[in-house]
Amino acid sequence: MLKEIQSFDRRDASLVLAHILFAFFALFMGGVAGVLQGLVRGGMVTLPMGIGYYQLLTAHGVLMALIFTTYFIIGFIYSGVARTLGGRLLPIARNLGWLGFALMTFGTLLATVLILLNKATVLYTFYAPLKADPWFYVSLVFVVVGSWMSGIGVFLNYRYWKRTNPGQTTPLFTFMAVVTMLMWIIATLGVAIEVLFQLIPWSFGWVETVNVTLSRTLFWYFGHPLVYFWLLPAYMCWYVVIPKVIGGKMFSDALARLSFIMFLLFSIPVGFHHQLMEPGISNVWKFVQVVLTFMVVIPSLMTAFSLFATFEMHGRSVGAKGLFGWFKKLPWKDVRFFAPFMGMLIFIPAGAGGLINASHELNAIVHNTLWVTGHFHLTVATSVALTFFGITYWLIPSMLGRAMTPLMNRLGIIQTILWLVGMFFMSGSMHTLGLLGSPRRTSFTTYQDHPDTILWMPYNVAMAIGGVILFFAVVLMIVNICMLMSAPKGETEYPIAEVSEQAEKAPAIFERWGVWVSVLVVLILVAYSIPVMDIINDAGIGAKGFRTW
Ligand code: HAS
Ligand code: CU
Repeated sequence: MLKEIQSFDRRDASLVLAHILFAFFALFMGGVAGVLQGLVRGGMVTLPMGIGYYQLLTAHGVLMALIFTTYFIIGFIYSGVARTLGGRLLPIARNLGWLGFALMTFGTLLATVLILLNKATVLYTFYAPLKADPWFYVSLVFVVVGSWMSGIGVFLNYRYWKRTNPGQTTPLFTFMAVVTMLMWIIATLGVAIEVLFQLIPWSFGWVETVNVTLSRTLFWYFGHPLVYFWLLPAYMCWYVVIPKVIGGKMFSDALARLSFIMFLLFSIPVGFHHQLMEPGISNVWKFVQVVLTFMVVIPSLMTAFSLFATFEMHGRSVGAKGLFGWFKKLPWKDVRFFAPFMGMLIFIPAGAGGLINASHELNAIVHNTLWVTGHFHLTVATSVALTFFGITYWLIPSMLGRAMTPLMNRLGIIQTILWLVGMFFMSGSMHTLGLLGSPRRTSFTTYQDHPDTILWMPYNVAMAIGGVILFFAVVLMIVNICMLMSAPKGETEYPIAEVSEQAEKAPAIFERWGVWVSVLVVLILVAYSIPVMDIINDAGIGAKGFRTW
């Protein structure tokens, strides 16, 4: 049935495109900040007009990590929900999508202006006691509440479909979209509490001090699932879209659903793995959350297994022989495959780096060094970003009723390669610099001319070169998008794979949301109640707040 529905309702297409184009606008602005930072650290430029390094770093982190991702994800999710739930969005869902877009855009513009005015140079994690202009925190509320509107839109559309299609299993894409938005809403409650009850009253001067440990704990309660909010839409592409693009079928729908349920359960009660080196939290609770962190690795390993199985199954069906014969049967020249596949490949070392970070003793070596910056430039800025780019090549034309040309495909492949080369230099240098002890979130230091810091300089230069290559890759991506927007009229498939005939049907329990949310609440209470009570009881007088810029 799905095959016949190719063209999108124009109102749905506009909503999707608004999100996608705004996302890439943020990517471009963030890219400008990024290349300048790289050049400053490489000792190649000094910033003009009183612009500060940390100001750029804030703009880069906020626009790339928070804004690019959130807009892209919501646009992608809305497109897939429309595609898999009967071809168009429910009007209420569409309206909530626009309301969300408006709120988020207001928040984003306000935040950007404040960052550019140098009133909110607090980096993308906005750690207290760094104290931004109060309106910066208010702008974040708009972004978060806006994203909730879109989440509610997805839920309502889903509920309507369930009611009108009783007894049917929800299409996998929408199931995954519901999990992603559910996780997002539960996770953002933490940052909402931090911003509303701690940072806003403190920055307006209604209270004098802030409990720093509590604010960081609430932040990371949100901050870790935030990274899965970026990852899960990439996984949606890997599970649902890629099998179709390679001309095969999905290995198992039930396994995909199980992995998403595991992400829902284990993504949230793990925030302490970002606070392993912090005082004020006992080792017992750090240990509990590290165990849960290793639990959330399992659905990623299941995903890797499932992808290999899909590739191999397809390869064999078209005559591949031997253990790795399938490798040659993949459509290497198709950017819709090539870009996300490179994302998968990079996710192997990226994920391994995550396991290193999560191990308490090893974290002592890498924490607060550039290693961590290297880690997230592989995970979110390569695996996730390349997957999102790969989606864009078919999403934009399919929304517009246009068709990608071979030239655009070739430019897409070149863009992917540029990105990989840039990231190899940049993230490779970051990892190495981190092991050599170079700190993150720091424009320049030699630790009082310690001789070892001389070893850093060549890597700083390599990092800057990588940054410049990546900037060209961002520009090429923008060029590609302009070309896609004006591609010749035609049909572009929205690729959604079918499930292999041998696969088991998904059990109905996967959609018993009450069960999963209850288990999740129990896990959160176990992981957080006692340590948070300790943090509140041991609070002392709190911190007054600093403006270090
Ligand atoms: Fe992380 C810090 C631990 C995954 C992002 N992480 C960060 C920060 C960011 C981030 C942004 O425990 C910095 C935050 C800040 O500013 O302070 N991370 C992990 C662990 C995982 C992990 C255990 N991180 C991610 C993902 C991110 C992300 C995903 C974004 C999208 N991370 C940490 C820790 C810290 C941290 C500590 C704090 C460090 C500190 O000290 O501050 C795991 O989820 C990773 C599991 C993944 C795998 C890989 C599976 C492989 C797959 C690909 C298959 C490939 C195929 C193709 C099939 C086990 C699925 C192959 C084809 C062939 C031909 C070979
Ligand atoms: Cu984490």
